[in-house]
Amino acid sequence: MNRDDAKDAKASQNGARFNPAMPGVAADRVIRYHIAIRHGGIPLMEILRMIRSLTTLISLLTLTLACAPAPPPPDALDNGLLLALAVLEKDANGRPVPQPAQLGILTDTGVGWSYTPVSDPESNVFHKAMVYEPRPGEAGILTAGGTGASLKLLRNGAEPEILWQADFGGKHSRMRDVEIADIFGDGTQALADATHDQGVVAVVTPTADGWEAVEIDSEPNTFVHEIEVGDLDGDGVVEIYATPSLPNKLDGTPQPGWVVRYVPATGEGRVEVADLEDRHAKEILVDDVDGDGTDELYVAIEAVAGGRVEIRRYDADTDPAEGALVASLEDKLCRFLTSGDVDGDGNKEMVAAAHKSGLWLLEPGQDPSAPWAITSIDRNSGGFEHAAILTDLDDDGIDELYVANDNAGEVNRYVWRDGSPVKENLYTHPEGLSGFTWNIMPVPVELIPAG
Ligand SMILES: [Ca+2]
Ligand SMILES: [Ca+2]
Ligand SMILES: [Ca+2]
Ligand SMILES: [Ca+2]
Repeated sequence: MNRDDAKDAKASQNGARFNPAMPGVAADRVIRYHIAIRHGGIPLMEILRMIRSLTTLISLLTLTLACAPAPPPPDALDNGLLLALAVLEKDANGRPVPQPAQLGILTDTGVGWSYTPVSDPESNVFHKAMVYEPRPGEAGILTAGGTGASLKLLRNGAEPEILWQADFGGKHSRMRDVEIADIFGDGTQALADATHDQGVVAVVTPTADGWEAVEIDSEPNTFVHEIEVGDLDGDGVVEIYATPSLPNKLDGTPQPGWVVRYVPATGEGRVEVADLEDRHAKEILVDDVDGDGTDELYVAIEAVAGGRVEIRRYDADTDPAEGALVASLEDKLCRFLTSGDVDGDGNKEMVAAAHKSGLWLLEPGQDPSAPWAITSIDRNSGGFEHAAILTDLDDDGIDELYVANDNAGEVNRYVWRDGSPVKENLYTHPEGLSGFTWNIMPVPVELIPAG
């Protein structure tokens, strides 16, 4: 037996199939050999085994994915937005016809934003909608309506509770603005309320078994546009600030206005804190924007009697005729001032939302009574009201800017990245917006009425 014969014999002994074409080499070895040439050294059986393993792995993965529940959407925000709206439709002659007041609820679904309208046929406008918890555990959505003038509290699953409804005896009866504060320093969250058109300023307080509304001021032929609450003199007692003016004019002629103060806890009645002469303000803001621990008052004076919009600052001891000019805007109207921290540096900024000139970021310098730095956020956002709010819906400690750009029927969000605002559209009214967004406020999703 030569060497080859010996190999064949050994192969036979080992049970390998004899290969007549290549005596001495088992058949599977031949195949291995050929494949080895083609694939640079990886034997065929190895490759087949790898393919089989891979196929099994893919099958298993496919099965796993098919059996697993659909992946959850990215985290939805725990907070949404309340939009207070007046909606108008045109009649056959093209005249605007007021529709029922609309509360627009915007919520983040995790993959986009969803808009749910809630209407109130008893009013033709919601001037404001905000979260209010009059007593512990009784949180709901407070609405301020016009014609008829009413404050209502909407709680999930219940008929809206009427807190106060009034007819002031003039041409219009409207709840125009409302703020929440511990007005009497007794721990009760009460409401300060501005109205049209008889100059009524009221305080509405939850009582043991209902509600008490007290008119703390009234003046015929007077619109009260806006209310703020705060503590300018730092004595721990809340003051109410209001902006009365003569009735609205649309012809640009002078509309004299003031900012006045009330301190219900001490019984102090109307005191003038800003004399705007032949101009008036439809927007005021009370907040500690400069961060020195004490609130200050900002007044956006409209330019309907000429000039530019002026934003003036008043402290507790400021002469009513001597408000410090911190900014002016090339515009006629500015109806939203909102403060917050857009860059997360712990210092507040202010945003002014003007009628036609857009959105402006205002930042105080070393001397917060000297003119502030002003930069444009977006010149292509606007509207008569141009409702805007700085608030932290995503709970990351940095405020985002939410704006109703009524000119385009949009609601947009701005977040600051590397010092610059980045705009994102959250919602566009499908038919455009025939009407006005009067206010935007945050709302936790658990307070949003179902369906
Ligand atoms: Ca005070
Ligand atoms: Ca301050
Ligand atoms: Ca800041
Ligand atoms: Ca945030």
